[in-house]
Amino acid sequence: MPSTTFALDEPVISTLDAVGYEARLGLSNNPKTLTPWLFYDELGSHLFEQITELPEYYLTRTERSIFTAHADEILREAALGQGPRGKLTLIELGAGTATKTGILLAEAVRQQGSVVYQPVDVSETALAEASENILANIPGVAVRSQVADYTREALPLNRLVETRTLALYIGSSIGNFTPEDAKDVLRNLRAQLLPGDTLLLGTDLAPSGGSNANKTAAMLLAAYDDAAGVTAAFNLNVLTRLNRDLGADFVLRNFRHRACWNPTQSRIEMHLESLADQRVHIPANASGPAFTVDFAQGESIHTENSYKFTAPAVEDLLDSAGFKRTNSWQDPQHLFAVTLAAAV
Ligand code: AVJ
Repeated sequence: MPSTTFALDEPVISTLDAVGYEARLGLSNNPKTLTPWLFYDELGSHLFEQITELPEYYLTRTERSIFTAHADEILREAALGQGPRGKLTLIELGAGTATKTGILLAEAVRQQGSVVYQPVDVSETALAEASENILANIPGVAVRSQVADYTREALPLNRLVETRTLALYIGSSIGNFTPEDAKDVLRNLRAQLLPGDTLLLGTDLAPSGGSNANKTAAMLLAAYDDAAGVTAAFNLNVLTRLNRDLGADFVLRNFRHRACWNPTQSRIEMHLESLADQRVHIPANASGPAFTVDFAQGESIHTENSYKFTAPAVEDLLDSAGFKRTNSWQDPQHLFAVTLAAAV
């Protein structure tokens, strides 16, 4: 994609360069890795939407049920506290198609008459769908979307008027990061907020054997290895993307999807396991030099971590990033937690 001029709001590093960089970097690691944001090309974003509707994938519908039950309280509490008294502006990190956010936006409109909503995501197609759905269904919302990598780029926080910000980081997106990286992501967010602004964080809960005894490793595994094979297709699609974007020559039938529960690290891991000894090439192109990678049969690419939290772990994470928990809500089965925290 030849591009010689940049609008001011365009990232200087193109998505294609970033894909090439991440692929060469991750596949040079031992063990091999690929960063999960690579999943979210157009097809990957659609497959993820399908995942959220699978019977095994309890996360989305559970978080949605928490929003439905508590949106009123969540938004009232976010509007309390120190700082300017103006309306809440909602910003969302990793918004995707923002289907669940509608519940919170509709409640914000009920409470304050109108709301500015600023979704940020790496997927342009997902954002386009998000604003189309919201504009069509929730009058009173002004959408200002931004295609950006929120882990590296500044958030679109323009405080021309007296508003306070409610940052939404929902859907267990934080679970993709190691504990150290999660802290950095939240610190980076905190640095762009003012005291009195708030964060709403959605986290999947770890099996505790106690309050959520029905949440077993088997239930977790099924959520990441569904019977219909949608998660497998989602995982394998990252190789299709590298073939298309970089001209790589991955043969998809030579890899298989594998999910496992790592209790020590409290995370689900997704891998792409090589079914043969094989060599894969990325040709020299604008994104980098020619690159060859060898796989032994049984060797895998670690494509995703999905961390599961205890309530104290969420609180510690927030504390370490300059937030203070003010309240949290869980579903009756304690599968998922939504935590409100104030920037301190
Ligand atoms: C979007 C990161 C929350 O970890 O559950 C779903 C991604 N991967 N199925 C998750 C995902 C496989 C999802 N997050």
